[in-house]
Amino acid sequence: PAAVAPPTIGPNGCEHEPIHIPGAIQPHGLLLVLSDPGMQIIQISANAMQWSGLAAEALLGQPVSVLIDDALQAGLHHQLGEPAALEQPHYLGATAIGSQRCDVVAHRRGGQLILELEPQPVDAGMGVDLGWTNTIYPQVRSFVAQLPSCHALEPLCMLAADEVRLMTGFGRVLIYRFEDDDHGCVLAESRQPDYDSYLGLHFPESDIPRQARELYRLNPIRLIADAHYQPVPLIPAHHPQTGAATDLSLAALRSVSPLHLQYMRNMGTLASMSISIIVGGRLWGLIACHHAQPRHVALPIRMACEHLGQILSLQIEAKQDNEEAQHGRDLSRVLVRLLASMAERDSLVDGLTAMPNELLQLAGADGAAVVSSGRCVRIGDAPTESAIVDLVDWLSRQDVGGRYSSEHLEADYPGGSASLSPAAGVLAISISQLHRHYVLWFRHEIVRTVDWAGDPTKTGHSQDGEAALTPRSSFARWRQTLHGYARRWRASEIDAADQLRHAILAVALRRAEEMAALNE
Ligand code: BLA
Repeated sequence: PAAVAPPTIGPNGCEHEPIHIPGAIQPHGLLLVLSDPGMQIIQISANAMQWSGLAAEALLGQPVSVLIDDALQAGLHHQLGEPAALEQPHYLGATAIGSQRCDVVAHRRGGQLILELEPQPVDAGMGVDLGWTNTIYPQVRSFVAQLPSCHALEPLCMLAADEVRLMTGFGRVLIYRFEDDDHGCVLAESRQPDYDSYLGLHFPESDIPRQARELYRLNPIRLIADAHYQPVPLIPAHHPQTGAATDLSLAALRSVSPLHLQYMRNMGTLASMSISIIVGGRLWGLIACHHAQPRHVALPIRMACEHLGQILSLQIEAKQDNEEAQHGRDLSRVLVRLLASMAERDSLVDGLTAMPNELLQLAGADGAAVVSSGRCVRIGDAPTESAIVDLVDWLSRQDVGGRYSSEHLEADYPGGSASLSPAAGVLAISISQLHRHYVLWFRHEIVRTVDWAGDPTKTGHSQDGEAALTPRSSFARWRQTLHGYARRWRASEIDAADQLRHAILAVALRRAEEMAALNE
């Protein structure tokens, strides 16, 4: 069989490698592409002989019944008759191939019907023979039973990491969260004592490139049983009818990027499994499992882990929604007090500045200012009047709509950020359709230290000297200190500022109309 060509990755990074069409699988199972509805084998992985005793070439063109028993075939027929048939991989059951029991999963992708057969490991990954089917369900159950005692995100993640380690026997299990810029950070960890800790470490965005993150949203679990494996090509390499490479996005056996295999070897992780955490339709993070030696995890256990991942995702979503909603309600109460104060006074500015604490609370700010008609009222720990006036001048020339926010003025407002010190972040709303009237909130710098797993700038260089990304070789803690950043403005705070803006504009408009009516 033809060797699988290594991908060529240019200096633009890793995100161009077409990881969904590798033309090959990992060796711990057998993959078939079947004609639909004929159920004849039209592509098969080159390792057919190893698992079935029959050569791949001899199996091409044969009905699938030469490999799977009648009951499974009937199950497959039944599934194909369902609406949206097999859009997601479906577990058909186990069949005997020779003396091996194999788990069988079917799905459709890109118009192709794909069947995967995975021999059940004798030691199913629990370190004990058999009995494992009886222990998975109680374990997921015990996870669910402990959920009510986890009131915060961290203990919830710790619990999930512990349970996944118990279910799979991996040496280290991490809960990894993507931040706004898609770099990631380890929130929770469960590990055997002889594994190094990754807790609190950050990993650059390029470690899990964009197309991989997109794929992991579609397909929530992957196992790499041995980072030294030899990929097994499909025969023929391209689908004979379409001439295209078969899309393996949803195939559990899909061969993974050789660059990532290098990364794993550099990390000293010869087996890995990751389970997607999907919150609000977005890839929020991963449950990432590591083992120093190769390790296979039986399909039923992986399905249980996938299920645990779904439960964890729902819990995180509920917690986040609750927390944001609670914070939003708190801010609404503050907003009501501010609006009442404005209603009591002729001048809106007087109304706002009469309640300095509320004004600061609304955005969780250290300082604030209200700028209108040549006046600048400063509250709390605000920058100097002249610095504020310059900022307003700059803001009014930016095309930002009614609101502007920055957590890092040093980069966003290069000319004047020094004069605003110690403020490092600003949230501003314009409160007049006609004039340069603004409410501004300021936040001080918070010096951030970020502990990276290895110097993230050390990715680079390929053998031929061309700039190309390769996985870095050290994951030793590398501390970066970031200056000039304020705490991020939360969605609920920005939302509260927007509400204040709309209320002020509405009140101002009504007052203007009343004045006009009086003058008639
Ligand atoms: C994939 N990279 C991945 C995956 C993880 C990581 C978890 C998913 C596959 C898996 O489950 O193993 C990275 N693993 C991590 C991180 C931690 C971890 C951050 O355990 C933290 C604890 N990677 C690079 C560079 C490139 C690269 C430089 O560092 C590209 C040149 C590529 N990583 C890369 C690719 C994939 C990947 C292409 C997709 C692999 C696939 O699914 O085919």
